[in-house]
Amino acid sequence: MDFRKETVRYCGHVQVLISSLLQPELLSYLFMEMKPFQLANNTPLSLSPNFILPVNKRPNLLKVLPSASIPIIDLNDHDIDDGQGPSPLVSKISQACEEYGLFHIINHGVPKELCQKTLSVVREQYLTKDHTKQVKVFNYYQKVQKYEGIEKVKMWSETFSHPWHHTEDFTHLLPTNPPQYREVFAEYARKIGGLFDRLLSLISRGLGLENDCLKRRIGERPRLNCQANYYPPCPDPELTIGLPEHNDLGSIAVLLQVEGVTGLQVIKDRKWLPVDPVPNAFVINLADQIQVLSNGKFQSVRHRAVTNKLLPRLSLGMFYNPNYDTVIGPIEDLIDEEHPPKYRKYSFKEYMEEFYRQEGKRRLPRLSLPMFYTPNNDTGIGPIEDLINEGHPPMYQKIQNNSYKELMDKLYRQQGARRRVEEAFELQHYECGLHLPCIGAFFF
Ligand SMILES: O=C(O)CCC(=O)C(=O)O
Repeated sequence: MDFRKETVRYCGHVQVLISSLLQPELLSYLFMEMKPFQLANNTPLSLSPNFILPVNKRPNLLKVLPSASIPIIDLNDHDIDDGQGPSPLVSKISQACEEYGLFHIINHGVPKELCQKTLSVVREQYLTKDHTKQVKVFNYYQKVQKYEGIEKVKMWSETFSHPWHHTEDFTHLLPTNPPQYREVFAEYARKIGGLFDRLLSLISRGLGLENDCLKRRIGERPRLNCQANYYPPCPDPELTIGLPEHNDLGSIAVLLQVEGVTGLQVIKDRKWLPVDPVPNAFVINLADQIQVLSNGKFQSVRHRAVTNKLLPRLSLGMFYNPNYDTVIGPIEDLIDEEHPPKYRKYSFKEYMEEFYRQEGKRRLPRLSLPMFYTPNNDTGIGPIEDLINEGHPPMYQKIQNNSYKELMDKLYRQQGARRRVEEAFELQHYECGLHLPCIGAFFF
């Protein structure tokens, strides 16, 4: 696909209200301006200063590994539990959820032609004027610290979002242009709904739970939204970002990306890895609520989208999130003496509100504190003596004075800059990297 060859047209301004319909994944990090699609209608673009990130926010693309072995899972793999343990398919999914929080799936049952048609109507949507009120058009921006103070930096992308449903008729909420948008999207949504059922069942089994456990816990009436992301070619991808690093806040997402154009990246072992498109595959992203429901066994994936010089990129995320009333907390069957709860229970509304409250600051850590099973402020933290011997010398210093409080103060002081707990330890205080599972997860 080449957006540059498309006829470019100006789109009307779209009034947007922040409502429960919005795809929440990015709101916690970003602010948005409601504008017509400008980037899609103006390529090639020049790089104006309001797109340029301060040095500490730049993607540092030279440090991204050139290729990565992101798991590719074939849903046609053998899937019969033999009584000894989970099926090979469930084991592979479970391993990917633990190690990456993200994987590709192939042979997923959604026809290739339907995926292509869906991307094609989505792409046409970027060129149309006709939006229903339910289609939210955003240009996200980030507030960042620059020399002159806090400034807005625009993301090199634009997005639109609307609801979807797999069994109910939601088509009146969809654009009428291009004329086939509603029909194509309704068919896509039906298939993706079936796929979510299957994935949630496989992921539940991977946790040793009943097939329908996660689906039940996410709730009878999940919040279903999609977000389409368009990234035009960028004159200097080192200076900009398509979408900054974030974790999705809901449960799980199925992402379709155009083939042949890279952009999605994930963090693993503190390194950015590319998630290059795999032909006829979807990318599956686990989000925060799965991490909490699984009591930290499965991880919510930290990801971002970078831009590239030559080609426009399009991606479409279908999100399956809890309703605001749904109560989320570690599933009881996953808790025992060896696995105490790492998070407290909360309603999804509470989770989201906390994110909004912390607007522009260190939202995740602040949110995480009451959610986590954390030490007391005066608890001394350091490697347990019984675990130290000649073969295993201490890797971390003991926090001597104010202990856990000291660690928290340090992390907060680094506001906006070095937020990872590992980096805080390495650079500020400790000899080497630290992984404290109970506080690591949301410290990004
Ligand atoms: O474009 C992509 O691949 C990433 C999209 C994304 O992170 C999101 O929609 O939350």
